[in-house]
Amino acid sequence: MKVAVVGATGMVGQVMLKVLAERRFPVSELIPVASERSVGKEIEFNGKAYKVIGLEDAVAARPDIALFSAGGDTSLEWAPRFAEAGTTVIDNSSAWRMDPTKKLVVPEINADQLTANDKIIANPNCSTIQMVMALAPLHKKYGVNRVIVSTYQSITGTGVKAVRQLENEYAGVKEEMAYPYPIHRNALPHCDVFEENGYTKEEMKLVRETQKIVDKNIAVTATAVRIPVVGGHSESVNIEFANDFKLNEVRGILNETPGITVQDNPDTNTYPMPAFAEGKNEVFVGRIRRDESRPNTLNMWIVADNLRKGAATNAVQIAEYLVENNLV
Ligand code: 2RA
Repeated sequence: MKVAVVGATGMVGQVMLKVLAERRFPVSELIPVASERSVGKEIEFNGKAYKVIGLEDAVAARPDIALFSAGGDTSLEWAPRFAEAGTTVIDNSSAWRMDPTKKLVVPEINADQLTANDKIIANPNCSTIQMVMALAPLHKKYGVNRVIVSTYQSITGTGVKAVRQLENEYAGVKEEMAYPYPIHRNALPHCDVFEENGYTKEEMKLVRETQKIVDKNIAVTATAVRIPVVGGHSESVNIEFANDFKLNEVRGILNETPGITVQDNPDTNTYPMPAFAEGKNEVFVGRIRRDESRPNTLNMWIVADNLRKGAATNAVQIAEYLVENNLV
């Protein structure tokens, strides 16, 4: 497979390359793509050096698959150009996620919707992916009526500038800020920009993308918070079902769900944490307990590396599905 990684020098792009190599994706030729200022840079992949090229040259190279993580504007302009040239694009930006003609895919949930005609496929938002991984199998069994989610998001979701801000604050240096406030010893209830309704785009992604991926009738409300961690996103999720459940049955369903690892034992202080999820591809679920304030309702804690299952790994898994099912 001729594979392009658009945004190859960025944080997610770098993880895409790592995951492609780790999972021995059948890359016959790698085409690392970045903005003009990075063209000519060398990157190493599977022990071989590759020169970064620009978007025009990358389209002309006619890759079979292009993994995009280069921002929404680049996706809006260039994904159609690659698709017209016959490339299947898997885009990590939010550009195409809510487009009714594009599939929004978490392979473990809805990859079976994909066909060879899907030439632009949207990778969901990181905080959505980890939540719906746990929600979908439980929805199938009990029917989800409503979800209340609060997220505790890693600064790597914002990018290198945010990581630099935290490091500068540790060092007592006040330089270029990714956030409107200090992030060190702080929590910002502000991920992405605010919309008219007082929610942030990040919060509304959780609402809209969950409804597109799992079920449009599920009521979702969200609060997205940025905290000074780097290993992954954590989420406190309250789920009201249409039907009652047994806790050990819930644990069993989650344990049997590919891509989920249950870490849940208060007796041994066992629960998911971003420091231990970092670098792993699974979604970790714990603190599973009945909400004693209302019937048929459950609380859980979900943690995942937002750069891996929340972005790069999910995108590569979509590519794997396409190859395994001869859709590219
Ligand atoms: C964030 N979900 O964490 C975004 C990144 N795409 O800021």
